Amino acid sequence: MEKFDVQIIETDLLILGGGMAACGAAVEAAHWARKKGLKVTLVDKAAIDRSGAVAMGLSAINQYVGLKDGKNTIKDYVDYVRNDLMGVTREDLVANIARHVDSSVHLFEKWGLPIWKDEKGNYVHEGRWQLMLNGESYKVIVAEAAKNALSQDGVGQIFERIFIVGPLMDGDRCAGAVGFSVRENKVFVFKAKATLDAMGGAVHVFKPRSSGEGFGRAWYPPWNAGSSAYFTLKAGAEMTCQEVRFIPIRFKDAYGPVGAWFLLFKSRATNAMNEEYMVTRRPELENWLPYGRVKPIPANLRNYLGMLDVADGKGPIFMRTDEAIGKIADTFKDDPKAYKKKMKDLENEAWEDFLDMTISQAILWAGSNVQPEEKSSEIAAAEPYFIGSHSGASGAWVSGPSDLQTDETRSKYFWGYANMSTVKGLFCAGDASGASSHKFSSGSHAEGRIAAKAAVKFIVDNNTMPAVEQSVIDATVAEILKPMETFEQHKNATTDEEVNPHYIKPRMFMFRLQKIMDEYAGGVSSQFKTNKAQLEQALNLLAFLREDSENLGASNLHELMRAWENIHRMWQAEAHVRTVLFREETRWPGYYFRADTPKMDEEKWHVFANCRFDPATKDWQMMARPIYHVFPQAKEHELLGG
Ligand code: SFD
Ligand code: AMP
Repeated sequence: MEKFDVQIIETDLLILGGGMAACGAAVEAAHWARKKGLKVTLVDKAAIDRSGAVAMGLSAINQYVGLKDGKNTIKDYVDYVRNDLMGVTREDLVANIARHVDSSVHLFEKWGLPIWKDEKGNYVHEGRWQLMLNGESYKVIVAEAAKNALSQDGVGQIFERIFIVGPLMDGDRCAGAVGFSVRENKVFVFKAKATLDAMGGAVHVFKPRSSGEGFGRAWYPPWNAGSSAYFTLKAGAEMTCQEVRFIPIRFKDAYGPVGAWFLLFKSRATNAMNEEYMVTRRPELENWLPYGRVKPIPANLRNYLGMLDVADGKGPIFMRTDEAIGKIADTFKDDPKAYKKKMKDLENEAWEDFLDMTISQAILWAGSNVQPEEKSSEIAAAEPYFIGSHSGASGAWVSGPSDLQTDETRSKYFWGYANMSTVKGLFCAGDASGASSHKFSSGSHAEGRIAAKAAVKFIVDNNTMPAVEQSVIDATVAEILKPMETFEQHKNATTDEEVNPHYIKPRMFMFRLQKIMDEYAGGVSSQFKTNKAQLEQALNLLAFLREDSENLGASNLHELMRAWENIHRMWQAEAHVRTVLFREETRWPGYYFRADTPKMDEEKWHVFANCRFDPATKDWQMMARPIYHVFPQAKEHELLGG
């Protein structure tokens, strides 16, 4: 095998990832680190200008509370999030993000992000919490600010195209991370006093709907492969809401988001019989009380009503873009000139919505002669994703802020530093932290800032470099490179390097993982349904897959990255299956349905389902954690209502 250099980098704060949370963290960390004479290092597997979920841009900022306008309060946002997640949310975490998110949005605007304004100069809202923007360059703008902050006074450095594999530990304290370059034969050992995990969510754990040439197409980015969850699990951190996957309803095949259509254009969705499932299926909501009566109706219940139609053979479901545009334009019908202009504006807005964040959807429209003002488009439930920042909730169990705790929560939700996981010195933000849904791009940035500030405080309080023995580093480097070693050793055993009795290539490994998850853990082809026997079979098959992961083979650096991405996905999968099995109820129909426990059980399961992998014993522990309100003054009926 070719030789690899091992480079050791020492820093104070290590930021893993270069996405929304990491860029927020970089800006905030630079500020505090400069004051304290500390060094910050950011490491991304890609180039931060276009890395992560916002790579293509976005056409909306989905979390803006608007505290300055006085119309919304932090409690309003917390109520919205809790209701949308069927009662399961950490109010202290959501409130902490909600009170800081507006300042991130104002910074974006200051840095040059064009947010839509009305004639009075106010932001144009898509819905109550969402703002419209011309956001093709959103990520470039946010990354530029992060780069500027880290480059000033030499406070920080950025490593791009370094794939982080896993944590380095000093006993129960995180001591940094290990990764490798995806361009040259170099392994990097980053030693740090505090580490912030912000490596996004997980895509392609489940078999996607896309196949063949379209395979890489997914709603969330395929390059977010579960590294955040793997990192915290391997460090021994407690995880939460691993069962709360997110299934978005999206424009079929190119995955264009629906928010602007439902909220801004006020479009209806109807089935093949021209029925509106949100109307005809409304009585079903009574089976999911109290959440079936909140407004807006929780995302998973909205999904579920549409899924019931599809299961009854009433698909396809259509987004009635033609009708919605027609209705808005009709308000101008008495003035032909104004009508023509309005139609043109609406047409522009419809296309730009996708050109800003899901270019493939615009290409699909163009390629299939769709003019949205003339023709409806199909929408469908996508495959499941793990994304703690959107309408899912999976991630690490982290400490809340000190000042938002009640007597009841202080000992349960707080352990010294905001956003620190249960492992000392390991912080999480964005998709990496759980039970704090609906942070989206802006809230992830704000949470990155919160976590970075707390991490700097941790460093000041614990200003020693953790110790890692050379033998541990040597073993970790060997483990990382093993797939290349395996390939080199056995590549001549067959004439086709893709098929070999001694190794499994990452792509085939991924197909096997996806088949297990799809068929046994409630993927698209099992109509998002599962049960105890199926989940247990999934665990059996995952155990074999784990054994075979020892024999992954990689012919080059790119495949080495693919090998590790799929190991990361496999760990995310196992945490998910174990937690779905643990929670003996169905709470989020529309995300998954446990056919053997088909009802919600508020009495027993109004709790967080948490898990932890013990690195010493290699055992998984499952535990329920209580849900408390941090706004106890609100009575239960006031908490619903939205
Ligand atoms: O319409 C490693 N999101 C939306 N948010 C909004 O505010 N408005 C929208 O309009 C949104 N919509 C949307 C969204 C996402 C996507 C893909 C589409 C549409 C098509 C959600 C947000 O984008 C999301 O909430 C945040 O970006 C989450 O932030 P963060 O920081 O948790 O994740 P990231 O930005 O993806 O960054 C991850 C980073 O980690 C790197 N990385 N680095 C080193 N080693 C490894 N092993 C790594 N693995 C990953 C990545 O390169 C990246 O830098 S809509 O649908 O609702
Ligand atoms: P999406 O494009 O589906 O990611 O949605 C963008 C934002 O709009 C998110 O905050 C969603 O929760 C919200 N949203 C989407 N559709 C609806 C709907 N029908 N009712 C209420 N909120 C919605």
